[in-house]
Amino acid sequence: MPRTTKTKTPVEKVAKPAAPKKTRAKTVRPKKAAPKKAAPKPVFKTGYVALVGRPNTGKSTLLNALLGQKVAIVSDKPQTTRISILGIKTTDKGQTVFIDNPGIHKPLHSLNKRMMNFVYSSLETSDVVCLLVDATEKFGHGDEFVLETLRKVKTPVFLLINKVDIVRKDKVLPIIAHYNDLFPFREIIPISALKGINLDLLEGLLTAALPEAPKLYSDEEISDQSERFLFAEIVREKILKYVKEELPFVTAVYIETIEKKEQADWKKPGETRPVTLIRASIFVEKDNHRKIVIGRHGSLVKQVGIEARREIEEYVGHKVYLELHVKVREGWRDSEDVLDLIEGQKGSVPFS
Ligand SMILES: Nc1nc2c(ncn2[C@@H]2O[C@H](COP(=O)(O)OP(=O)(O)OP(=O)(O)O)[C@@H](O)[C@H]2O)c(=O)[nH]1
Ligand SMILES: [Mg+2]
Repeated sequence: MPRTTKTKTPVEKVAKPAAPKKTRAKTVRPKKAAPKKAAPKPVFKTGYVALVGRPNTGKSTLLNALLGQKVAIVSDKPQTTRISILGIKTTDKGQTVFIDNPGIHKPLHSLNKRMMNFVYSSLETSDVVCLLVDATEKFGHGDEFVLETLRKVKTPVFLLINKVDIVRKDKVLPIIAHYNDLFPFREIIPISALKGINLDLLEGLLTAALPEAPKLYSDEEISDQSERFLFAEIVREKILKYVKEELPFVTAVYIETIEKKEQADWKKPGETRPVTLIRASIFVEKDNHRKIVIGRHGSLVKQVGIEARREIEEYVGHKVYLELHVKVREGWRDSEDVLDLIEGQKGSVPFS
């Protein structure tokens, strides 16, 4: 977010008439001890860091690794992230607000145009941009398009060559040389978001590149997404694990209701325990999509439900009942109403 720095109006100095000199008897005063040198004030660095790159390059994996906890869902299918989310990391040296973005791609539906708008606005907002590239992928037109997009940005850009854990060391140097010729990167760092390679180095360099500024968020804040949105994303992540081809692109999850209540605890007669009841809709575009997501005798949706419920239970710390309904919403990717509904889940109540 652009911050405004107030510039003080200089106070006008009014020349006072010189006071008449008085002659005084000299008094001998004890010498004052030399003032101790004040310890340098610790510098606090704060700012926004946009994580951008083509789909599947590991942006969400990196966000989770940097925060040390899962905030964003991850999958091996492209275009997993659809809405930007913030991941806030506060240390005694500074506060880095990472913006995890959808992957940069050619938008064909309203959904994808919205995804790209998130990317563009994060480029405007950020103090530093981290471009992630996949060390296992060949450079192509998509990468050229990404660099073209970044040429319009004035912010310093770090190049993060990700997934170096699965490429031979001698393959990395040519990638560095290639990118170095194409763009004036502030830093080029080979990393592995998955294995944590060079992440300390990255964090140190990022903090150094951020402006000196006070915190923007409280120490407890970790993300700007609501529980509702997180639950919807967890369900979607489990679906992405089991579907392929066009299914990942045509599936959306909407949490209809979340109800928290007390239930009789059968293990402790006379006592109650908290439970959360969640009803979620899974939107797909066609009836044959619906059949695939439901699976044979409901096996796929059941498996998705089991895995998502377990993860949500871990998050809330108590029993969860999760009800999933698969519904056809033809052309939802171009329906502003459905897109508003899904996006609206992100809400304004952050979790910590
Ligand atoms: N081997 C290896 N795999 C990684 C690494 N980082 C991410 N991955 C894998 O790459 C895939 C994509 O990761 P994501 O974090 O979802 O990628 P993304 O850039 O957020 O993808 P979109 O949200 O679709 O743009 C997943 O299967 C990750 O496990 C890494 O450092 N090493
Ligand atoms: Mg992602």
